[in-house]
Amino acid sequence: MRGNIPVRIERLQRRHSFASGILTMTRADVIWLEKPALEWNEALPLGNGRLGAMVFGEVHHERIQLNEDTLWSGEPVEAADPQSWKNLEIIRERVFRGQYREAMEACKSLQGPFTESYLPLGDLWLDFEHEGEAQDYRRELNLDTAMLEVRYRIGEVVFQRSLLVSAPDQALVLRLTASQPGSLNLTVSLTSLLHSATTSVGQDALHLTGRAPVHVEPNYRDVKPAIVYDEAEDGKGMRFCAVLRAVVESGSVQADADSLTITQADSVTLYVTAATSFNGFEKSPSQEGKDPTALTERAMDSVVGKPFERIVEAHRHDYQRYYRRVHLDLGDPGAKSNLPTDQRLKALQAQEADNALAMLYFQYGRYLLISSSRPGTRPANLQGIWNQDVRPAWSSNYTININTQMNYWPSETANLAELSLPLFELIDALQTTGREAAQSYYGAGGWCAHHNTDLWARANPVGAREGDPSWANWPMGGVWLVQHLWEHYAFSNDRDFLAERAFPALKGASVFLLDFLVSAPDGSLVSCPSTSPENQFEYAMGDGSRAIAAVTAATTADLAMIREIFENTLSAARLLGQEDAFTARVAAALNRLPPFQIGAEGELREWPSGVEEADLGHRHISHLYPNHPGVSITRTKTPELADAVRKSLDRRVAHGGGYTGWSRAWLINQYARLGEGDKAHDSLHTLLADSTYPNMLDVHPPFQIDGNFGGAAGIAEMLLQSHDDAIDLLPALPAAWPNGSVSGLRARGGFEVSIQWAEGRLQSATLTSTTGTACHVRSGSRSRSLVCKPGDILYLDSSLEPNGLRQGKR
Ligand code: FUC
Repeated sequence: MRGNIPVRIERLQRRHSFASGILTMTRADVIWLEKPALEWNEALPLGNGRLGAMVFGEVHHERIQLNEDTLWSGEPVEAADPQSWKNLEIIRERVFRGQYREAMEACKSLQGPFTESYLPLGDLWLDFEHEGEAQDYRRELNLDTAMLEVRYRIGEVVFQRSLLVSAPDQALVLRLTASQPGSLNLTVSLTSLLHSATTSVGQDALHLTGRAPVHVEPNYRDVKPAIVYDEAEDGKGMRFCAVLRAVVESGSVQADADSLTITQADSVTLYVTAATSFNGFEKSPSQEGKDPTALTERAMDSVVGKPFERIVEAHRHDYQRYYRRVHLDLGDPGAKSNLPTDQRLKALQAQEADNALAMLYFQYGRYLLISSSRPGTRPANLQGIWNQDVRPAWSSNYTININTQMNYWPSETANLAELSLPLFELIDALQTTGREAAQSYYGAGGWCAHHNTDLWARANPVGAREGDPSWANWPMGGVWLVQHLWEHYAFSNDRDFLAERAFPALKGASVFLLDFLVSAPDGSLVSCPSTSPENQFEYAMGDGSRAIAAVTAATTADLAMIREIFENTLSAARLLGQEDAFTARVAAALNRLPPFQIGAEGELREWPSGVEEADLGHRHISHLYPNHPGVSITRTKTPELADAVRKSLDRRVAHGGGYTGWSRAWLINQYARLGEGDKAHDSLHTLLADSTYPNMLDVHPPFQIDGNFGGAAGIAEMLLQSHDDAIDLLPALPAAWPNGSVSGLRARGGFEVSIQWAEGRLQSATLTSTTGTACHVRSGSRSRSLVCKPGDILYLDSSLEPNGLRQGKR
């Protein structure tokens, strides 16, 4: 049966390379364009988790926009008013009297400051002295090597720039070459939009040092001043530093006050390192911060002068450890890899099939996660690590009522589990700040978080007493986040992780809920105040007139998340032998939660009965959480509820839902869970056609990275699922992908799975067990139960029949 093992298929294609005049090979996982970026959303991203660069590829006036992932405004969070919770009672009274608008108004008294903002570090400018027009221009981002190249010809001379952001060397490294000696003439400068100064040091270096504002208002708030600096010499605010060194071959480099001039060089290597004074979410970066200059110079000393090829080799080795774990081939009927990526997107808008573009989107999602979230860095924020604005959209913060979670949807399934570590560290930090928030705002034990957080792990409801409660007053941020800890256990079977990391967080969030939940008049246990991010409902007021509000009790979203965390807490306690009085309380509370409700049109109700959905096409679909990313509703275990989810989804889509990138990406995952491959594919098509910039980054608008990650996760979800007590092969294969293969996806229970299919049917699959366990494999209507030991590889043929099964050691 070995002949049935899915093989790794790399689609190689020949193209003509003008640079050398010889044929070179281009992989299918390359994003390339025939022109420089005219604006930021056309630039291409590089990153090592901490340092980010957006490369424009301009011929004469190159801009490389730089980020460092700890460069945020603000300082550690200050204590909240410990008496805030006293306002809770009035909110609850109003809700239970049906005075929802009045309850909303009262919610504002339960709001603290807004989050701080993620900030841009600066810009590296290369001003070339080129005479003449550029021809044969090409810039490309190779996802397999995580390297970016820009090439063009002016007259007889071919110029080339190769760039990477290395994790092993913690530096941006940029190599400039030309086909004729002495052709490189340029000025190099470094600027920042923050309070800063650039000075040259010696003949070949630039130092940029600066400080961040102590506060930046969210971009949607009209408050002045919106950007606040502490001007005192030892004033508050993050300190930062970036250093650039130039090494030239032949030619010369000469420093002016704040720039370097390079003359008649054969080749040039530029090294950039950067750091901030960030020293953890609880320490003041101005009073107890690290020394960014020392950190930056140390990093520079260890990288400068290293031969470019050695840096590239270490970088590739490091990066490909992650990237090459998964291969995907969806067939390429349209064969469009020879077209520039922006043209492929246009062709897709014109309904031309391009399965390889979906493959590219999937691998780009993985590339972006590897480039924006590494062990030891901050988690990927709303823009990953790439942001050019001092007041970015939604502060480029962590929005944890869907967006941050979506960023991490592909990490387990698409075999990048350790890249979730930064998220787990944020959850650790939120347990500290969230303890205070639970106490101050709800008089509760345990910990909680709301819909926004930041570098400082802010856990309070934001809004500054004037925010809309439909987003501000939602205390389920922590409850949703810990699902990622449970899932990490479910995928890995790592008992130590469960005991040391997941269970304490689950327990703390459950303790909060036990205190927060209240008895409703009908005796059930409900959340109150309760919202369904960020939707509203319509209801009849006392005088019969209709009104719109957003705060009630027991929304479906709340109940789904609470139900799931209680179940996971109980499972974890059982696995760890820690069942006690606390778990008995959780079990009792679980039994008192109201059931999910099905509405008049057969849909899963978003709101409790008595009030009605106000916006049928809303972008959030939080009430469908139990179908995805939750697991309480499944096609096999709760078919009626799954059907209700389908009706809700169809209704949302019919009313214009999915109009932001992330919202559309969620629909892919939702339909995949329902086994609706074609509808999932329709949403994937819409995501690519309507919500994707020429650089393949996701459009909210503006740029927001969650759709990239949610889209990648959705593609994986169409090919493999494992949430319903079975490993489901090709659960939502669309008609548009009749032939293909995937290798290296992960399934719950510690499996790596490869699948090969043809004419819309499973051909074969390989399951590699990392931990050894029993599993149930399903494909369409067939299924088999299997038992494996650690390291076993199971080869299954298309029928999953016994004679198609082989078991052997790796
Ligand atoms: C939530 C969403 C918005 C946006 C913002 C960052 O508020 O409703 O669409 O994604 O987060």
